[in-house]
Amino acid sequence: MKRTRRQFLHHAAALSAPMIASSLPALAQQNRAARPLIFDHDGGTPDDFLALALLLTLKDVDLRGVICSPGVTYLDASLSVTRKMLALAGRDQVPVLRSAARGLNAYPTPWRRSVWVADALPIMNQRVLPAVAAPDAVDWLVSQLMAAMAPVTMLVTGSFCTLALALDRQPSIESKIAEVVWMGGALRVGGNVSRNDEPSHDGSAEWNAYFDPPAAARVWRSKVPIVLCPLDATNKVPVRREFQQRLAKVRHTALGDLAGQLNSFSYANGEEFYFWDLLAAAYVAAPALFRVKDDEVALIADSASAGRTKPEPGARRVKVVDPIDPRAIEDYVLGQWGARPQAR
Ligand SMILES: [Ca+2]
Repeated sequence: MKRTRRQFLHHAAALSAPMIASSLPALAQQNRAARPLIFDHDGGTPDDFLALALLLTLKDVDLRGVICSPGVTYLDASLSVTRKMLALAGRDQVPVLRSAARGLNAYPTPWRRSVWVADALPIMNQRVLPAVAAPDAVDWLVSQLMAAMAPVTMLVTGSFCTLALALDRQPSIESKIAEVVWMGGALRVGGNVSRNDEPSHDGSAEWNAYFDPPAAARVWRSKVPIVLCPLDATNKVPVRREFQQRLAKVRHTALGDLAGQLNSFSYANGEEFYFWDLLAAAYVAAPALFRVKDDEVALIADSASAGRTKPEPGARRVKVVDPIDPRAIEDYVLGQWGARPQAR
């Protein structure tokens, strides 16, 4: 039923002043709670799960579901870790979806293995969860978006393999996506697909784009507003030892304790690790910590540059985020997990 403005005013006038006063905070809470979000990750350990650990602290986000897509992971373990994290946060009711999508370019196997260890961490196994089959992600995503009363934000911290299938299945869902925030791309810096791992590639692409370049191209062809958190931004926020040391002191919140244990995997390969997926999640959580600029970016779907995101006048319009102050991002994330503020 459509309510007219006059009916609304009449209804408001019928409320006593104390009733209005007491209902205002509730209404404000409802408004804050009305930021619907779907999280689509590719199970990388620790960064996709650190992103989830941040999202689970947000009081003003309505997490509609978490999609586990293939990528830098093994899918059964990724689903298991996701469910256990939701349970740890008391959010068992959030649906966890399994993507049947397939990427084109598999991640190096050593990068994928940490998810098994994450799944076995004691903090993940304080409760035994009943075995359930995760529903199909594309079926769920299409029906969820079609039924959405207001456009939904998507945070994607893996490839676009699942979203591309959903857009092919039901192209009209693009009008139901407020924006897709994507940890992906490398604009004016080098990619992270190395020639050691992929000898035929020229090194210009970022892995989430390279995992399934045609899927990225499919999203590029849509009208979905794209917000990029590219390597240009993530390169500015390395995971510093001081961050891990501060995180090690957060034992009094379950998510802080979990994040500290997960963050240990940042050191698994002896290489520098960055806020990748966690930075994109921080943008969703606290956009005021970022500059946002318009750009025009082409997505190269094949050739030796497959997956490259190349700034090009006249190409697809996107927004690009950039952290204003990397230390402020660290402080924000640590604060969300329960760390005490630190003087700088
Ligand atoms: Ca990821």
